[in-house]
Amino acid sequence: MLDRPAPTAAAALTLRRGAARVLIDNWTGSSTVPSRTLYPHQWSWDSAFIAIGLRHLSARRAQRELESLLAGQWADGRIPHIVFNPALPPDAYFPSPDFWQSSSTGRAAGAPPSPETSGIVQPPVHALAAWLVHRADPAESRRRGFLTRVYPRLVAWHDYLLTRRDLGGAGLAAVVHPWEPGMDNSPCWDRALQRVEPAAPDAFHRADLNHGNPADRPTDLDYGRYVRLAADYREAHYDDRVARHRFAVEDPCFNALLIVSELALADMARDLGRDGAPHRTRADELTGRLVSRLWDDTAGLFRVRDLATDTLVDERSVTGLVPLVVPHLPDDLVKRLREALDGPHFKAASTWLVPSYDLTGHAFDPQRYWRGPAWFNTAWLIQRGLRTHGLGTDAERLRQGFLAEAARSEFAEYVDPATGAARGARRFSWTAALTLDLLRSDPEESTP
Ligand code: 9WN
Repeated sequence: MLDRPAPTAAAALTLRRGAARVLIDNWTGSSTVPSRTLYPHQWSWDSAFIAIGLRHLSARRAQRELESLLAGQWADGRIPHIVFNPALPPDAYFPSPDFWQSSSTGRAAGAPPSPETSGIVQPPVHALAAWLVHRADPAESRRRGFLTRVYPRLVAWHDYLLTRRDLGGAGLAAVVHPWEPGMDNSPCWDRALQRVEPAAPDAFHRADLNHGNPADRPTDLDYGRYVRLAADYREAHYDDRVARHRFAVEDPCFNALLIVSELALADMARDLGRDGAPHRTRADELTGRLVSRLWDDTAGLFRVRDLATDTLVDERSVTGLVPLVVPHLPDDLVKRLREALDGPHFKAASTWLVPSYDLTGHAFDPQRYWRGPAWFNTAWLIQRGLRTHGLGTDAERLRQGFLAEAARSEFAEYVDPATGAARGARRFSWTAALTLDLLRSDPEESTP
């Protein structure tokens, strides 16, 4: 199929207006919900992607987005994956605040008395977002002392991940729940999840099925396991020193974002008149560990490491391609990742987006969430990575595919990678925000 033509100026303007409308409608006054229906609270990595787009509408609002998330940060440094809106009824989303019990059960681990939050985390894309937000309007950022306030909090966040969450003892961050890497029902977790006894079906009530098509969402069996794992962590008072995690994996996307964010901390430190070198050193060390622990040379992509067995999981997922976003990746790995994008496992030539899971894989499902559909945040990260490594033509093709499918799907949460059919929520905030960002980025310009 031929490359997509770039949108005309009129089409780009309509798209920009539509994306801005989504973000305006999903703004609550201090942050943005991912979706008014399915996800009515504030989510961690969503807010980072949202801020990256929001900065083109209002740098000030983008700063508030990140700062309202950081208001939910725990004293141990963790940034929770959900910050709850107290104005909503408990049944607006499951698991609700009374399930997580952050302000009571989480107090000893450092949860704030308010707001109520979840007890788990999501990928650390926040420092990258904060740096891009600062760069959108440095004068306004300095006037408000934005970096001065957020920098120490983001340092504490990374320290938490690299101390309490270094469960493999090799210097990478581990995730302890399938919601933490943000790709909830990826087939990469199936093997580890088999060790988890699901919670009884009558012990909880899913709220997502009130708004979502069951065929687009995780199964009840998966949900039972998610609930069990979260309840076990809560029972350990969210203390990583005592919790015995039945699910613990090292995820390539999660750690790649940590590296990119560590480099953003170096930029922030320099801007604040401090020494950025320790952050750059840490990013280099993390890059070395990412390659030595998670690169699979035979498959030509990164794999998830299951810490229970200390082995790589034999599944190909978009998580294994996202490390392209790491600037100092060895050239031969960049070459292999580009080949993987262009090969039978990931090339969805009709949409040019990247499926979340191997098109030829035994568990591939074009409709169900992270088991095949193409997502817009991973496309944004991969196009950024391609551009970082000088692969401008490939990046541009992905950018055009992104813009075409975002427009066609009404800013869907995810799409069928072959047909582009919209799946999950519509008017989804990060799809709209990253659309704004890609409409702004000049393909000829190097990555900021
Ligand atoms: C659980 C909010 C979040 C995203 C995740 C996505 C989905 C939640 C859910 O929605 O997860 O955190 O209820 O399915 O998988 O990446 O952050 O948009």
